[in-house]
Amino acid sequence: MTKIEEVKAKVEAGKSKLVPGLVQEALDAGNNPQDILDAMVESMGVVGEKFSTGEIFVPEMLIAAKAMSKGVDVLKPHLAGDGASKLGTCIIGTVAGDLHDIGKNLVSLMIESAGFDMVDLGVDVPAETFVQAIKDHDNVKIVACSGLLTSTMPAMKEAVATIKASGLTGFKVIVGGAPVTPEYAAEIGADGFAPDAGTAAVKAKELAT
Ligand code: B1M
Repeated sequence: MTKIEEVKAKVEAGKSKLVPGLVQEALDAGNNPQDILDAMVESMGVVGEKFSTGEIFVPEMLIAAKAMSKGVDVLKPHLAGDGASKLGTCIIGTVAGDLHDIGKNLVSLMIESAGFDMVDLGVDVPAETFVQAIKDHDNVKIVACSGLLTSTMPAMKEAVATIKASGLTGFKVIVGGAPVTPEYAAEIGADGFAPDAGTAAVKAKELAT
């Protein structure tokens, strides 16, 4: 088994104490950080699949998520750029009713590396909180809304609508997350969509400059 395969297996099994060390070993063995990340994302896909088929339940899904987060912590310095150029502030959060934050955290990390100052509102963020954050921070250029549940897509729609109806200007809204499509993003009036964290950073930069 390669180091990357070991990382993948231990994330799937939710071994939070072992994953950071294995990620470090995989890095030390010369593996590309992005390949290690891709393997962990794949693990979460397997975990999701097992949840769908009733093989595992929410607690197992949660411990796998914790294991992945610990692994991402080790990868962070290797994934992030220097963020030298300052492009403005990006407000980010997972929409109301939704507690998934691994994808949002990766998107935040990549947008930060692209040169933005991040304001992370966390998970389960009501539409009005996005608006308040735009008012509370200087030079907001991007508002990024993440959502993982089909059932919280209406909350994403509400977030975009509330932000747009606030009358505040000078920024663009981008959305993403597994159930979000470019068509849905356009339909709810978002300015941009990205399927993954890397593309979200490219999109944020493109829209802010
Ligand atoms: Co949940 N969950 N979960 N879950 N969970 C999913 C999403 C699910 C697909 C599993 C399944 O059934 N196969 C399913 C959703 C089905 C649907 O609605 N379509 C699901 C469900 C049903 C639920 C509950 C309802 C289960 C229950 O209670 N019965 C419940 C809901 C709780 C709530 O939010 N109110 C629930 C709970 C949980 C845990 C708390 C246990 C845990 C989350 C812990 C945490 O995040 N801290 C969890 C987990 C871990 C998952 C899976 C297994 C993994 C999610 C993940 O982290 N993926 C997930 C299955 C899966 O994803 N295949 C599942 C890795 C991550 C890197 O990918 O988040 O997709 P992702 O992010 C990507 C892209 O989507 C994109 O970039 C990221 C990186 O490239 N992206 C953006 C994300 N945000 C973006 C924003 C952008 C642009 C791109 O611009 C702003």
